[in-house]
Amino acid sequence: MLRLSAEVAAALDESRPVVALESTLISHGLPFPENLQAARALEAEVRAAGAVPATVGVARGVPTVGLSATDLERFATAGGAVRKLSRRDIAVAAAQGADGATTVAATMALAAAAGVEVFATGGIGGVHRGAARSWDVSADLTELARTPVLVVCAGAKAILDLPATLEYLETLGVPVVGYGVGELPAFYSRSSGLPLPAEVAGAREAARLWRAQRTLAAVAAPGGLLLCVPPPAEVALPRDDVEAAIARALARAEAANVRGPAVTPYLLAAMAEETHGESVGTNLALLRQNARVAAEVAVALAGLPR
Ligand code: PSU
Ligand code: MN
Repeated sequence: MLRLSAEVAAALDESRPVVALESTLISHGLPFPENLQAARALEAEVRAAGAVPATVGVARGVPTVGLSATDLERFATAGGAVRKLSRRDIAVAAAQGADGATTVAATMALAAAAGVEVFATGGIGGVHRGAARSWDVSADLTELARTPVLVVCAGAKAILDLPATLEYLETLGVPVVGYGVGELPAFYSRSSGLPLPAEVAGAREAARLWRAQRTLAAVAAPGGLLLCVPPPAEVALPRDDVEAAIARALARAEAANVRGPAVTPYLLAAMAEETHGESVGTNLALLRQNARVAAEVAVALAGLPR
């Protein structure tokens, strides 16, 4: 059902720290060659912090936790030939022997099935602006409600409706925790002005919180936890500039009549153009930081008494 790389299988066997990474950002979230650079850099960050990276995807029909270097290269260069897979698409891709990059939702599902508890990404999907008309709400949110994985991110992508996304997470009962901050980061920017219900000071505290959530799963949140890390100050973009670029990107998506799973990749590509590549640099930097924080949390978890 699931293929684990030898390295990931050995680490899990010996209860050593493992961090899951997603592949949609490689195939559909970043332009080439930055996407391949990112795929390799994220694995390197996880290793440098003492954990084993497990990039997740469906490789020629096989759900895989720990894609190989050649898989990563194919996922980064194949363009549209690699599908974007949410949880509902995994079995279809498997039956058809297709390559598929996994979103946050699908990555969480496969990571949990393999026994990986910590996952790093950039920004999760959420409630899209205009969702009252389009009903476009990412399956990432429902996955967080049901699948027990700690997801390290820079909040939800700024192109989304952030207040509505936070409301939806509250409805679903998903704990949202700031990493050294009391408010939701806005992905490209450090601040959204939206207060969070909880805050931790560092990786050890985050690990203890996650362990408590798992211990209390039957009476508290049974699924995931969202750990929100603001982007590094040196690369964070001013909120006003970002909002202006988002308005232009959204207008382009509207004019091009983009719908469904194509919306997020379209908007991210439009943002890269509207910010003259600045958004890509920020995205890469926050991804690397999140991979490092996730590895630190995984290391801290492995050190906690059972
Ligand atoms: N964050 C990024 N780049 C991305 C994504 C998130 O920095 O490409 C991807 C994630 O895989 C996320 C997906 O799960 O976008 C959300 O897509 P949708 O809105 O269609 O659910
Ligand atoms: Mn959607």
